[in-house]
Amino acid sequence: MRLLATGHAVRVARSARFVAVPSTASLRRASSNAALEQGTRQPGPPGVPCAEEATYEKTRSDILLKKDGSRSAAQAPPQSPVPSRTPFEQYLIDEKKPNTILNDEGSSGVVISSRPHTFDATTNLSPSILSHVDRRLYMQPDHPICITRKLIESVFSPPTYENHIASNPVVTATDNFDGLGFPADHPGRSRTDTYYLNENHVLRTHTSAHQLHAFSRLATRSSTTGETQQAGYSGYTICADVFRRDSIDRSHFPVFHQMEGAHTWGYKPSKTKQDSRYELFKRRKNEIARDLYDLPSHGLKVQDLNLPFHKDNPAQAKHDHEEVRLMAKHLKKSLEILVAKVLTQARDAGGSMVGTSQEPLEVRWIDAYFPFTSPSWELEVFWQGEWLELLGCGIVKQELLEKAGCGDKIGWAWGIGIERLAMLLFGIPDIRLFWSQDERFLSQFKEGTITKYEPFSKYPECYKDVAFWISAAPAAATPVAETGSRGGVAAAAAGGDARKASPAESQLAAFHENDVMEIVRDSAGSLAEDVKLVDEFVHPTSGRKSLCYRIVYRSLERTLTNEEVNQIHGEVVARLASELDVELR
Ligand code: FA5
Ligand code: MG
Repeated sequence: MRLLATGHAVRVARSARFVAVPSTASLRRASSNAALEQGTRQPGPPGVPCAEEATYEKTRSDILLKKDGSRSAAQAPPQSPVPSRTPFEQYLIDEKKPNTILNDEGSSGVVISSRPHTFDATTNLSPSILSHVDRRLYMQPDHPICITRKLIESVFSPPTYENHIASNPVVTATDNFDGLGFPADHPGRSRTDTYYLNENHVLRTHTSAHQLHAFSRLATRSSTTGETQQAGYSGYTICADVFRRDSIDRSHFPVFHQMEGAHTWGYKPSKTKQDSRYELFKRRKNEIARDLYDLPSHGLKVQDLNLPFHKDNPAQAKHDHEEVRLMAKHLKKSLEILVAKVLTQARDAGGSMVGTSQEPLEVRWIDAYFPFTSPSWELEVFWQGEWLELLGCGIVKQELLEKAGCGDKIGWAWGIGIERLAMLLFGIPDIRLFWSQDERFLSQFKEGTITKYEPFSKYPECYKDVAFWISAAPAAATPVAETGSRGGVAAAAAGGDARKASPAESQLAAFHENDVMEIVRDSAGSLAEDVKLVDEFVHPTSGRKSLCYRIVYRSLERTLTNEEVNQIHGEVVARLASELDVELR
Protein backbone atom coordinates (compact mmCIF):
# COMPACT_ATOMS: atom_id res chain seq x y z
CA MET A 1 0.00 0.00 0.00
CA ARG A 2 3.04 2.23 0.23
CA LEU A 3 2.76 2.94 -3.46
CA LEU A 4 -0.80 4.16 -3.05
CA ALA A 5 -0.04 6.26 -0.04
CA THR A 6 2.82 7.90 -1.90
CA GLY A 7 0.61 8.45 -4.90
CA HIS A 8 -1.88 10.26 -2.79
CA ALA A 9 0.68 12.41 -1.06
CA VAL A 10 1.99 13.49 -4.43
CA ARG A 11 -1.50 14.21 -5.60
CA VAL A 12 -2.24 16.39 -2.62
CA ALA A 13 0.93 18.37 -2.98
CA ARG A 14 0.36 18.79 -6.68
CA SER A 15 -3.25 19.72 -6.43
CA ALA A 16 -2.05 22.69 -4.43
CA ARG A 17 0.26 23.40 -7.34
CA PHE A 18 0.93 26.98 -6.38
CA VAL A 19 2.40 25.87 -3.09
CA ALA A 20 6.12 25.96 -3.34
CA VAL A 21 7.31 22.45 -2.67
CA PRO A 22 9.06 23.08 0.61
CA SER A 23 12.67 22.24 1.20
CA THR A 24 13.43 20.10 4.23
CA ALA A 25 14.52 23.18 6.12
CA SER A 26 11.43 25.15 5.21
CA LEU A 27 9.26 22.19 6.04
CA ARG A 28 10.82 22.21 9.46
CA ARG A 29 10.06 25.90 9.67
CA ALA A 30 6.49 25.42 8.50
CA SER A 31 5.89 22.73 11.04
CA SER A 32 7.25 24.87 13.82
CA ASN A 33 4.95 27.66 12.68
CA ALA A 34 2.10 25.21 12.72
CA ALA A 35 3.18 24.21 16.19
CA LEU A 36 3.08 27.87 17.20
CA GLU A 37 -0.49 28.07 16.02
CA GLN A 38 -1.28 24.87 17.77
CA GLY A 39 0.68 25.74 20.86
CA THR A 40 -1.76 28.44 21.86
CA ARG A 41 -4.59 25.97 21.86
CA GLN A 42 -5.57 24.94 25.33
CA PRO A 43 -8.41 22.61 25.99
CA GLY A 44 -11.05 24.55 27.87
CA PRO A 45 -14.17 23.63 29.78
CA PRO A 46 -17.25 22.93 27.69
CA GLY A 47 -18.69 26.01 26.12
CA VAL A 48 -15.70 28.18 26.86
CA PRO A 49 -13.56 28.98 23.84
CA CYS A 50 -9.97 27.75 24.14
CA ALA A 51 -7.22 30.35 24.08
CA GLU A 52 -6.76 30.24 20.35
CA GLU A 53 -10.46 30.38 19.73
CA ALA A 54 -10.79 33.35 22.05
CA THR A 55 -8.36 35.47 20.02
CA TYR A 56 -9.80 34.04 16.88
CA GLU A 57 -13.20 35.17 18.04
CA LYS A 58 -11.96 38.71 18.40
CA THR A 59 -10.64 38.91 14.88
CA ARG A 60 -13.57 37.32 13.19
CA SER A 61 -16.50 38.49 15.35
CA ASP A 62 -18.31 36.10 13.15
CA ILE A 63 -19.99 33.33 14.94
CA LEU A 64 -22.95 34.17 16.92
CA LEU A 65 -21.81 37.54 17.89
CA LYS A 66 -23.61 39.91 15.61
CA LYS A 67 -27.19 39.94 14.63
CA ASP A 68 -28.11 40.46 11.04
CA GLY A 69 -28.55 44.06 10.14
CA SER A 70 -26.24 45.47 12.73
CA ARG A 71 -22.80 46.20 11.34
CA SER A 72 -20.53 43.61 12.83
CA ALA A 73 -16.90 44.19 13.55
CA ALA A 74 -16.17 41.62 10.86
CA GLN A 75 -17.48 43.96 8.20
CA ALA A 76 -15.85 47.03 9.64
CA PRO A 77 -12.35 47.59 8.32
CA PRO A 78 -10.08 45.97 10.89
CA GLN A 79 -8.17 48.50 12.97
CA SER A 80 -4.97 46.60 12.77
CA PRO A 81 -5.56 43.83 10.27
CA VAL A 82 -2.78 41.55 11.38
CA PRO A 83 -1.16 41.57 14.76
CA SER A 84 2.42 41.02 13.68
CA ARG A 85 4.04 38.61 16.05
CA THR A 86 5.22 35.35 14.60
CA PRO A 87 8.04 34.90 12.09
CA PHE A 88 5.44 33.58 9.69
CA GLU A 89 3.54 36.80 9.80
CA GLN A 90 6.62 38.93 9.39
CA TYR A 91 7.56 37.02 6.29
CA LEU A 92 4.30 36.36 4.67
CA ILE A 93 1.61 38.81 5.53
CA ASP A 94 0.63 41.10 2.75
CA GLU A 95 -2.30 43.15 3.91
CA LYS A 96 -3.10 44.32 0.42
CA LYS A 97 -3.65 40.79 -0.81
CA PRO A 98 -6.10 38.98 1.36
CA ASN A 99 -6.97 35.40 0.39
CA THR A 100 -3.94 35.00 -1.80
CA ILE A 101 -1.18 32.54 -1.40
CA LEU A 102 1.99 33.97 -0.01
CA ASN A 103 5.31 32.34 -0.57
CA ASP A 104 8.59 33.14 1.02
CA GLU A 105 11.77 31.12 1.01
CA GLY A 106 9.95 27.89 0.46
CA SER A 107 7.38 28.43 3.18
CA SER A 108 3.86 29.34 2.25
CA GLY A 109 0.52 30.27 3.68
CA VAL A 110 -2.57 32.37 3.30
CA VAL A 111 -4.29 35.14 5.20
CA ILE A 112 -8.03 34.75 5.62
CA SER A 113 -10.13 37.14 7.66
CA SER A 114 -6.98 38.85 8.89
CA ARG A 115 -5.53 35.67 10.22
CA PRO A 116 -2.49 33.90 8.80
CA HIS A 117 -2.42 30.17 8.18
CA THR A 118 0.67 28.20 7.40
CA PHE A 119 0.45 25.44 4.83
CA ASP A 120 1.64 21.94 5.49
CA ALA A 121 1.49 18.60 3.72
CA THR A 122 -2.27 18.46 4.27
CA THR A 123 -3.02 21.69 2.38
CA ASN A 124 -5.24 21.26 -0.67
CA LEU A 125 -6.57 24.77 -1.34
CA SER A 126 -6.80 26.13 -4.85
CA PRO A 127 -6.73 29.70 -6.17
CA SER A 128 -10.23 29.28 -7.58
CA ILE A 129 -11.62 28.39 -4.18
CA LEU A 130 -9.80 31.24 -2.49
CA SER A 131 -11.24 33.69 -4.99
CA HIS A 132 -14.66 32.92 -3.54
CA VAL A 133 -13.70 33.58 0.07
CA ASP A 134 -14.99 36.88 1.43
CA ARG A 135 -17.57 37.58 -1.26
CA ARG A 136 -20.22 37.73 1.50
CA LEU A 137 -23.18 37.42 -0.83
CA TYR A 138 -25.38 36.96 2.23
CA MET A 139 -24.70 40.58 3.22
CA GLN A 140 -25.50 42.20 -0.13
CA PRO A 141 -29.10 43.38 0.34
CA ASP A 142 -30.15 43.01 -3.30
CA HIS A 143 -28.54 39.62 -3.84
CA PRO A 144 -30.83 36.55 -3.99
CA ILE A 145 -28.73 34.79 -1.33
CA CYS A 146 -29.24 37.70 1.07
CA ILE A 147 -32.95 37.99 0.24
CA THR A 148 -33.34 34.24 0.88
CA ARG A 149 -31.41 34.45 4.14
CA LYS A 150 -33.77 37.15 5.34
CA LEU A 151 -36.78 35.14 4.30
CA ILE A 152 -35.55 32.18 6.35
CA GLU A 153 -34.85 34.48 9.27
CA SER A 154 -38.38 35.87 9.02
CA VAL A 155 -39.71 32.36 9.74
CA PHE A 156 -37.10 31.64 12.43
CA SER A 157 -37.07 35.05 14.07
CA PRO A 158 -36.61 36.73 17.44
CA PRO A 159 -37.65 36.54 20.20
CA THR A 160 -37.45 32.75 19.80
CA TYR A 161 -34.44 32.57 17.47
CA GLU A 162 -31.29 34.66 17.59
CA ASN A 163 -30.04 35.22 14.03
CA HIS A 164 -26.28 35.05 13.48
CA ILE A 165 -23.75 35.45 10.68
CA ALA A 166 -20.45 33.56 10.74
CA SER A 167 -18.15 35.47 8.43
CA ASN A 168 -14.79 33.74 8.87
CA PRO A 169 -14.88 30.47 6.92
CA VAL A 170 -11.85 28.99 8.67
CA VAL A 171 -12.64 26.64 11.53
CA THR A 172 -10.64 24.02 13.35
CA ALA A 173 -10.95 20.44 12.16
CA THR A 174 -12.11 19.77 15.71
CA ASP A 175 -15.08 22.12 15.38
CA ASN A 176 -15.95 20.86 11.91
CA PHE A 177 -15.69 17.14 12.69
CA ASP A 178 -14.50 15.82 16.07
CA GLY A 179 -16.66 18.04 18.28
CA LEU A 180 -19.70 16.82 16.36
CA GLY A 181 -18.83 13.16 16.77
CA PHE A 182 -17.70 12.43 13.20
CA PRO A 183 -16.10 8.99 13.20
CA ALA A 184 -12.42 8.88 12.24
CA ASP A 185 -13.23 7.26 8.90
CA HIS A 186 -16.12 9.50 7.89
CA PRO A 187 -15.86 10.34 4.16
CA GLY A 188 -16.41 14.04 4.85
CA ARG A 189 -13.01 14.26 6.58
CA SER A 190 -11.11 13.16 3.53
CA ARG A 191 -8.84 15.61 1.69
CA THR A 192 -10.68 14.62 -1.42
CA ASP A 193 -13.83 16.14 0.07
CA THR A 194 -12.68 18.93 2.38
CA TYR A 195 -10.41 21.93 1.81
CA TYR A 196 -7.65 21.82 4.40
CA LEU A 197 -5.60 24.93 5.12
CA ASN A 198 -3.36 22.72 7.17
CA GLU A 199 -3.67 19.76 9.47
CA ASN A 200 -5.66 21.69 12.06
CA HIS A 201 -7.74 24.11 10.03
CA VAL A 202 -10.30 23.66 7.27
CA LEU A 203 -12.66 25.81 5.25
CA ARG A 204 -15.83 24.79 7.08
CA THR A 205 -17.85 22.21 5.20
CA HIS A 206 -21.06 23.03 7.01
CA THR A 207 -22.53 25.57 9.41
CA SER A 208 -22.83 22.79 12.00
CA ALA A 209 -19.15 23.55 12.74
CA HIS A 210 -20.55 26.37 14.90
CA GLN A 211 -23.20 24.31 16.68
CA LEU A 212 -21.28 23.76 19.88
CA HIS A 213 -20.50 27.47 20.26
CA ALA A 214 -24.08 28.38 19.45
CA PHE A 215 -25.49 25.98 22.02
CA SER A 216 -22.97 27.27 24.58
CA ARG A 217 -24.20 30.75 23.90
CA LEU A 218 -27.80 29.64 24.39
CA ALA A 219 -26.74 28.07 27.68
CA THR A 220 -25.25 31.31 28.97
CA ARG A 221 -27.96 33.55 27.56
CA SER A 222 -30.88 31.57 28.93
CA SER A 223 -30.33 30.29 32.43
CA THR A 224 -32.40 27.43 33.68
CA THR A 225 -34.61 29.54 35.91
CA GLY A 226 -38.00 29.87 34.33
CA GLU A 227 -37.96 33.63 34.48
CA THR A 228 -34.73 34.35 32.68
CA GLN A 229 -35.20 31.65 30.13
CA GLN A 230 -38.40 33.34 29.05
CA ALA A 231 -36.38 36.46 28.45
CA GLY A 232 -33.71 34.63 26.46
CA TYR A 233 -33.69 32.87 23.12
CA SER A 234 -34.57 29.23 22.85
CA GLY A 235 -33.08 28.81 19.40
CA TYR A 236 -30.76 30.30 16.81
CA THR A 237 -29.94 30.50 13.13
CA ILE A 238 -26.45 30.83 11.65
CA CYS A 239 -25.78 31.87 8.08
CA ALA A 240 -22.40 31.26 6.43
CA ASP A 241 -20.58 30.27 3.28
CA VAL A 242 -19.35 26.67 3.26
CA PHE A 243 -16.84 24.83 1.09
CA ARG A 244 -16.73 21.31 -0.31
CA ARG A 245 -14.73 19.55 -2.99
CA ASP A 246 -17.90 18.34 -4.61
CA SER A 247 -19.23 17.32 -8.00
CA ILE A 248 -19.98 19.91 -10.70
CA ASP A 249 -23.53 20.32 -11.94
CA ARG A 250 -26.35 22.87 -11.89
CA SER A 251 -27.18 22.30 -8.19
CA HIS A 252 -23.67 21.71 -6.79
CA PHE A 253 -20.94 24.27 -6.36
CA PRO A 254 -17.78 23.99 -4.24
CA VAL A 255 -18.75 27.15 -2.38
CA PHE A 256 -22.31 27.57 -1.28
CA HIS A 257 -24.30 28.98 1.60
CA GLN A 258 -25.95 27.24 4.46
CA MET A 259 -28.29 28.28 7.19
CA GLU A 260 -28.24 26.33 10.42
CA GLY A 261 -31.15 26.46 12.82
CA ALA A 262 -31.88 24.98 16.23
CA HIS A 263 -34.57 25.05 18.86
CA THR A 264 -34.26 23.84 22.46
CA TRP A 265 -36.58 23.23 25.36
CA GLY A 266 -35.31 23.26 28.94
CA TYR A 267 -36.62 22.48 32.37
CA LYS A 268 -38.48 25.39 33.89
CA PRO A 269 -38.57 25.07 37.67
CA SER A 270 -41.55 26.43 39.47
CA LYS A 271 -40.93 29.65 41.37
CA THR A 272 -43.03 28.64 44.31
CA LYS A 273 -42.16 25.06 45.13
CA GLN A 274 -39.50 22.42 44.80
CA ASP A 275 -40.27 20.38 41.67
CA SER A 276 -39.80 16.67 41.37
CA ARG A 277 -37.87 15.48 38.32
CA TYR A 278 -41.11 14.09 36.97
CA GLU A 279 -42.84 17.48 37.26
CA LEU A 280 -39.97 19.22 35.47
CA PHE A 281 -40.06 16.66 32.72
CA LYS A 282 -43.84 16.84 32.37
CA ARG A 283 -43.74 20.62 32.12
CA ARG A 284 -41.08 20.44 29.39
CA LYS A 285 -43.09 17.93 27.41
CA ASN A 286 -46.23 20.03 27.70
CA GLU A 287 -44.33 23.05 26.47
CA ILE A 288 -43.19 21.22 23.33
CA ALA A 289 -46.76 20.08 22.72
CA ARG A 290 -48.01 23.64 23.15
CA ASP A 291 -45.36 25.05 20.80
CA LEU A 292 -46.32 22.43 18.24
CA TYR A 293 -49.98 23.32 18.58
CA ASP A 294 -49.13 27.03 18.13
CA LEU A 295 -47.45 26.49 14.74
CA PRO A 296 -49.73 27.69 11.93
CA SER A 297 -50.97 25.27 9.27
CA HIS A 298 -49.34 25.59 5.85
CA GLY A 299 -51.32 23.67 3.22
CA LEU A 300 -48.24 22.14 1.64
CA LYS A 301 -48.60 18.60 0.28
CA VAL A 302 -45.91 16.54 1.96
CA GLN A 303 -45.03 12.86 1.60
CA ASP A 304 -43.94 11.51 4.95
CA LEU A 305 -43.88 7.82 5.69
CA ASN A 306 -43.38 8.84 9.29
CA LEU A 307 -41.50 5.67 10.02
CA PRO A 308 -41.25 4.73 13.66
CA PHE A 309 -37.74 5.27 15.06
CA HIS A 310 -35.71 2.25 14.02
CA LYS A 311 -32.29 0.77 14.46
CA ASP A 312 -30.70 2.81 11.65
CA ASN A 313 -32.33 6.00 12.82
CA PRO A 314 -33.01 5.51 16.50
CA ALA A 315 -34.31 7.79 19.20
CA GLN A 316 -31.51 8.36 21.71
CA ALA A 317 -31.37 6.21 24.82
CA LYS A 318 -31.46 9.30 27.03
CA HIS A 319 -34.66 10.58 25.44
CA ASP A 320 -38.30 9.95 26.14
CA HIS A 321 -39.99 8.69 22.98
CA GLU A 322 -43.01 10.92 23.34
CA GLU A 323 -40.80 14.01 23.66
CA VAL A 324 -38.86 12.95 20.56
CA ARG A 325 -42.07 12.38 18.65
CA LEU A 326 -43.31 15.85 19.57
CA MET A 327 -39.98 17.50 18.74
CA ALA A 328 -39.80 15.68 15.40
CA LYS A 329 -43.26 16.96 14.51
CA HIS A 330 -42.33 20.48 15.58
CA LEU A 331 -39.10 20.31 13.56
CA LYS A 332 -40.74 19.02 10.40
CA LYS A 333 -43.68 21.38 10.57
CA SER A 334 -41.44 24.41 11.19
CA LEU A 335 -39.47 23.55 8.06
CA GLU A 336 -42.58 22.82 6.04
CA ILE A 337 -43.85 26.30 6.97
CA LEU A 338 -40.62 27.73 5.56
CA VAL A 339 -40.87 25.75 2.32
CA ALA A 340 -44.56 26.66 1.96
CA LYS A 341 -43.66 30.33 2.36
CA VAL A 342 -40.93 30.02 -0.28
CA LEU A 343 -43.29 28.34 -2.72
CA THR A 344 -46.12 30.80 -2.11
CA GLN A 345 -43.81 33.77 -2.63
CA ALA A 346 -42.34 32.15 -5.72
CA ARG A 347 -45.80 31.55 -7.14
CA ASP A 348 -46.85 35.13 -6.39
CA ALA A 349 -43.71 36.31 -8.16
CA GLY A 350 -44.88 34.95 -11.46
CA GLY A 351 -46.15 31.45 -11.86
CA SER A 352 -43.89 28.54 -12.50
CA MET A 353 -40.69 29.19 -10.68
CA VAL A 354 -39.44 25.67 -10.68
CA GLY A 355 -38.61 24.64 -14.18
CA THR A 356 -41.28 23.50 -16.53
CA SER A 357 -44.17 22.29 -14.45
CA GLN A 358 -47.15 24.35 -13.27
CA GLU A 359 -48.05 21.53 -10.88
CA PRO A 360 -47.67 22.12 -7.16
CA LEU A 361 -44.29 20.96 -5.99
CA GLU A 362 -43.94 17.54 -4.46
CA VAL A 363 -42.05 17.53 -1.20
CA ARG A 364 -40.98 14.48 0.79
CA TRP A 365 -39.25 13.50 4.03
CA ILE A 366 -36.74 10.68 4.00
CA ASP A 367 -34.57 9.10 6.69
CA ALA A 368 -30.98 10.33 6.87
CA TYR A 369 -27.87 10.01 8.99
CA PHE A 370 -25.77 12.70 10.66
CA PRO A 371 -23.21 12.04 13.41
CA PHE A 372 -24.65 14.81 15.57
CA THR A 373 -28.40 14.12 15.38
CA SER A 374 -30.57 11.06 15.90
CA PRO A 375 -33.06 10.42 14.52
CA SER A 376 -32.32 12.42 11.35
CA TRP A 377 -34.16 13.30 8.16
CA GLU A 378 -33.75 15.09 4.86
CA LEU A 379 -36.35 17.10 2.98
CA GLU A 380 -36.43 16.78 -0.80
CA VAL A 381 -38.36 18.56 -3.49
CA PHE A 382 -39.16 17.27 -6.99
CA TRP A 383 -37.44 19.78 -9.25
CA GLN A 384 -36.54 19.65 -12.93
CA GLY A 385 -37.33 15.96 -13.14
CA GLU A 386 -35.46 14.75 -10.08
CA TRP A 387 -35.50 14.84 -6.29
CA LEU A 388 -33.44 17.77 -5.07
CA GLU A 389 -32.28 17.73 -1.46
CA LEU A 390 -33.06 20.97 0.37
CA LEU A 391 -31.92 20.27 3.91
CA GLY A 392 -30.83 17.84 6.60
CA CYS A 393 -32.10 17.86 10.18
CA GLY A 394 -32.64 15.85 13.33
CA ILE A 395 -32.86 15.63 17.09
CA VAL A 396 -29.61 16.97 18.57
CA LYS A 397 -27.39 14.35 20.21
CA GLN A 398 -27.67 14.87 23.93
CA GLU A 399 -23.88 14.57 24.46
CA LEU A 400 -23.46 17.65 22.31
CA LEU A 401 -25.86 19.70 24.42
CA GLU A 402 -24.12 18.41 27.54
CA LYS A 403 -20.73 19.42 26.13
CA ALA A 404 -22.14 22.88 25.41
CA GLY A 405 -23.30 23.26 29.00
CA CYS A 406 -27.02 22.82 28.37
CA GLY A 407 -27.59 19.18 29.24
CA ASP A 408 -30.92 20.03 30.82
CA LYS A 409 -32.24 20.95 27.37
CA ILE A 410 -33.33 18.85 24.46
CA GLY A 411 -33.83 20.11 20.94
CA TRP A 412 -33.65 19.85 17.19
CA ALA A 413 -31.37 21.31 14.52
CA TRP A 414 -31.40 21.68 10.74
CA GLY A 415 -29.06 22.81 7.97
CA ILE A 416 -30.42 24.22 4.69
CA GLY A 417 -28.65 24.86 1.40
CA ILE A 418 -29.57 28.51 0.78
CA GLU A 419 -28.89 28.29 -2.98
CA ARG A 420 -31.27 25.37 -3.30
CA LEU A 421 -34.05 27.38 -1.67
CA ALA A 422 -33.18 30.48 -3.68
CA MET A 423 -33.34 28.46 -6.90
CA LEU A 424 -36.94 27.56 -6.07
CA LEU A 425 -37.76 31.05 -4.89
CA PHE A 426 -36.49 32.95 -7.92
CA GLY A 427 -36.56 30.18 -10.53
CA ILE A 428 -32.78 30.35 -10.95
CA PRO A 429 -31.82 27.31 -13.02
CA ASP A 430 -28.07 27.09 -12.41
CA ILE A 431 -26.18 27.46 -9.13
CA ARG A 432 -23.24 29.20 -10.84
CA LEU A 433 -25.43 32.24 -11.49
CA PHE A 434 -25.27 33.23 -7.83
CA TRP A 435 -21.62 34.12 -8.32
CA SER A 436 -22.23 36.15 -11.46
CA GLN A 437 -21.09 39.76 -11.42
CA ASP A 438 -23.06 40.46 -14.59
CA GLU A 439 -25.42 43.40 -14.18
CA ARG A 440 -28.01 41.60 -16.29
CA PHE A 441 -28.24 39.08 -13.45
CA LEU A 442 -27.68 41.31 -10.43
CA SER A 443 -30.05 44.08 -11.52
CA GLN A 444 -33.00 41.67 -11.50
CA PHE A 445 -33.16 41.42 -7.70
CA LYS A 446 -34.22 43.97 -5.12
CA GLU A 447 -34.21 43.77 -1.35
CA GLY A 448 -37.57 42.74 0.09
CA THR A 449 -39.09 41.59 -3.20
CA ILE A 450 -39.29 38.22 -4.89
CA THR A 451 -39.18 38.38 -8.67
CA LYS A 452 -38.97 35.57 -11.16
CA TYR A 453 -35.55 35.34 -12.77
CA GLU A 454 -35.57 36.12 -16.49
CA PRO A 455 -32.73 34.38 -18.32
CA PHE A 456 -30.92 37.13 -20.20
CA SER A 457 -29.74 34.69 -22.82
CA LYS A 458 -28.91 31.06 -23.24
CA TYR A 459 -25.47 30.72 -24.70
CA PRO A 460 -24.51 27.50 -26.48
CA GLU A 461 -22.78 24.72 -24.63
CA CYS A 462 -19.70 22.94 -25.87
CA TYR A 463 -18.78 19.54 -24.49
CA LYS A 464 -15.55 17.61 -24.61
CA ASP A 465 -14.74 14.10 -23.43
CA VAL A 466 -11.60 12.92 -21.75
CA ALA A 467 -10.82 9.23 -21.19
CA PHE A 468 -8.06 7.70 -19.10
CA TRP A 469 -6.91 4.53 -17.39
CA ILE A 470 -6.75 4.51 -13.62
CA SER A 471 -4.76 2.13 -11.45
CA ALA A 472 -6.53 -1.16 -11.08
CA ALA A 473 -6.49 -1.20 -7.31
CA PRO A 474 -8.04 -0.64 -4.91
CA ALA A 475 -11.66 -1.51 -5.53
CA ALA A 476 -12.75 1.71 -3.87
CA ALA A 477 -11.50 3.53 -6.92
CA THR A 478 -14.81 3.28 -8.66
CA PRO A 479 -16.59 6.60 -8.57
CA VAL A 480 -19.96 5.31 -9.64
CA ALA A 481 -20.64 2.13 -7.73
CA GLU A 482 -24.19 2.28 -6.47
CA THR A 483 -24.65 1.43 -2.83
CA GLY A 484 -28.28 0.62 -2.53
CA SER A 485 -31.04 3.13 -2.33
CA ARG A 486 -29.77 6.67 -2.92
CA GLY A 487 -26.31 5.77 -1.82
CA GLY A 488 -27.46 4.67 1.62
CA VAL A 489 -27.85 6.83 4.66
CA ALA A 490 -24.11 6.86 5.27
CA ALA A 491 -23.66 9.14 2.26
CA ALA A 492 -25.85 11.83 3.71
CA ALA A 493 -23.71 13.40 6.31
CA ALA A 494 -22.42 16.89 5.91
CA GLY A 495 -20.24 16.35 2.91
CA GLY A 496 -18.42 13.25 1.87
CA ASP A 497 -19.81 10.68 -0.44
CA ALA A 498 -19.47 7.11 0.65
CA ARG A 499 -19.83 6.00 -2.98
CA LYS A 500 -16.55 7.50 -3.99
CA ALA A 501 -13.14 6.74 -2.57
CA SER A 502 -12.18 5.48 0.83
CA PRO A 503 -11.98 8.35 3.28
CA ALA A 504 -9.53 6.64 5.58
CA GLU A 505 -6.10 8.08 4.96
CA SER A 506 -4.63 4.64 5.56
CA GLN A 507 -6.63 3.15 2.71
CA LEU A 508 -6.19 5.73 0.04
CA ALA A 509 -7.91 5.13 -3.22
CA ALA A 510 -5.84 5.26 -6.38
CA PHE A 511 -8.32 7.65 -7.90
CA HIS A 512 -10.99 9.97 -6.60
CA GLU A 513 -13.55 11.66 -8.80
CA ASN A 514 -13.37 14.86 -6.74
CA ASP A 515 -9.77 15.35 -7.88
CA VAL A 516 -11.03 15.48 -11.47
CA MET A 517 -13.69 17.99 -10.41
CA GLU A 518 -11.10 20.14 -8.69
CA ILE A 519 -8.81 20.25 -11.72
CA VAL A 520 -11.72 21.15 -14.00
CA ARG A 521 -12.87 23.83 -11.60
CA ASP A 522 -9.40 25.23 -11.26
CA SER A 523 -8.79 25.40 -15.01
CA ALA A 524 -12.28 26.32 -16.23
CA GLY A 525 -13.67 28.24 -13.25
CA SER A 526 -17.38 28.87 -13.64
CA LEU A 527 -17.22 28.02 -17.36
CA ALA A 528 -17.58 24.35 -16.42
CA GLU A 529 -21.30 23.67 -16.23
CA ASP A 530 -21.34 19.94 -15.70
CA VAL A 531 -18.88 17.08 -15.33
CA LYS A 532 -20.17 13.54 -15.60
CA LEU A 533 -18.82 10.06 -15.96
CA VAL A 534 -20.23 8.82 -19.26
CA ASP A 535 -18.36 5.57 -19.73
CA GLU A 536 -16.56 3.05 -17.58
CA PHE A 537 -15.11 -0.36 -18.36
CA VAL A 538 -12.55 -2.84 -17.13
CA HIS A 539 -10.10 -4.27 -19.65
CA PRO A 540 -10.75 -8.04 -19.82
CA THR A 541 -7.09 -9.09 -19.80
CA SER A 542 -5.17 -6.34 -18.00
CA GLY A 543 -7.93 -5.67 -15.47
CA ARG A 544 -7.27 -1.94 -15.81
CA LYS A 545 -10.21 0.37 -15.49
CA SER A 546 -10.97 3.09 -17.99
CA LEU A 547 -13.15 6.11 -17.23
CA CYS A 548 -14.50 8.67 -19.64
CA TYR A 549 -15.74 12.04 -18.36
CA ARG A 550 -17.82 14.49 -20.33
CA ILE A 551 -17.18 18.13 -19.47
CA VAL A 552 -19.81 20.62 -20.53
CA TYR A 553 -18.41 24.13 -20.98
CA ARG A 554 -20.82 27.02 -21.13
CA SER A 555 -20.62 30.63 -20.08
CA LEU A 556 -23.69 32.17 -18.51
CA GLU A 557 -22.67 35.52 -19.90
CA ARG A 558 -21.32 35.08 -23.45
CA THR A 559 -20.63 32.64 -26.28
CA LEU A 560 -17.37 30.78 -25.83
CA THR A 561 -15.11 30.50 -28.84
CA ASN A 562 -13.76 27.15 -30.00
CA GLU A 563 -10.19 28.21 -29.38
CA GLU A 564 -11.02 29.27 -25.87
CA VAL A 565 -12.68 25.95 -25.03
CA ASN A 566 -9.88 23.97 -26.68
CA GLN A 567 -7.33 25.84 -24.66
CA ILE A 568 -9.13 25.28 -21.37
CA HIS A 569 -9.81 21.64 -22.16
CA GLY A 570 -6.19 21.18 -23.19
CA GLU A 571 -5.12 22.45 -19.79
CA VAL A 572 -7.58 20.16 -18.03
CA VAL A 573 -6.31 17.12 -19.93
CA ALA A 574 -2.67 18.02 -19.35
CA ARG A 575 -3.26 18.49 -15.65
CA LEU A 576 -5.19 15.24 -15.33
CA ALA A 577 -2.23 13.46 -16.86
CA SER A 578 0.40 15.19 -14.78
CA GLU A 579 -1.33 15.55 -11.42
CA LEU A 580 -3.33 12.35 -11.10
CA ASP A 581 -2.17 8.78 -11.20
CA VAL A 582 -3.88 8.18 -14.58
CA GLU A 583 -2.87 7.43 -18.16
CA LEU A 584 -4.69 9.24 -20.94
CA ARG A 585 -6.31 7.10 -23.66
C1 FA5 B 1 -25.21 19.13 6.44
O1 FA5 B 1 -24.38 19.87 6.01
C2 FA5 B 1 -25.59 19.10 7.89
N1 FA5 B 1 -24.67 19.95 8.61
C3 FA5 B 1 -27.05 19.56 8.04
C4 FA5 B 1 -27.58 19.40 9.42
C5 FA5 B 1 -27.55 20.46 10.30
C6 FA5 B 1 -28.13 18.17 9.80
C7 FA5 B 1 -28.05 20.30 11.59
C8 FA5 B 1 -28.63 18.00 11.08
C9 FA5 B 1 -28.59 19.06 11.96
P1 FA5 B 1 -25.77 18.11 4.11
O2 FA5 B 1 -24.41 17.67 3.77
O3 FA5 B 1 -26.86 17.22 3.72
O4 FA5 B 1 -25.94 18.28 5.68
O5 FA5 B 1 -25.98 19.56 3.50
C10 FA5 B 1 -27.12 20.34 3.83
C11 FA5 B 1 -27.68 20.99 2.58
O6 FA5 B 1 -26.68 21.77 1.92
C12 FA5 B 1 -28.12 19.99 1.51
O7 FA5 B 1 -29.37 19.47 1.82
C13 FA5 B 1 -28.13 20.88 0.27
O8 FA5 B 1 -29.29 21.69 0.25
C14 FA5 B 1 -26.96 21.80 0.51
N2 FA5 B 1 -25.75 21.37 -0.24
C15 FA5 B 1 -24.93 20.33 0.03
N3 FA5 B 1 -23.90 20.27 -0.86
C16 FA5 B 1 -24.09 21.30 -1.72
C17 FA5 B 1 -23.35 21.80 -2.85
N4 FA5 B 1 -22.21 21.25 -3.27
N5 FA5 B 1 -23.84 22.89 -3.50
C18 FA5 B 1 -24.97 23.49 -3.07
N6 FA5 B 1 -25.69 23.09 -2.00
C19 FA5 B 1 -25.26 22.01 -1.33
MG1 MG C 1 -27.31 15.66 2.58
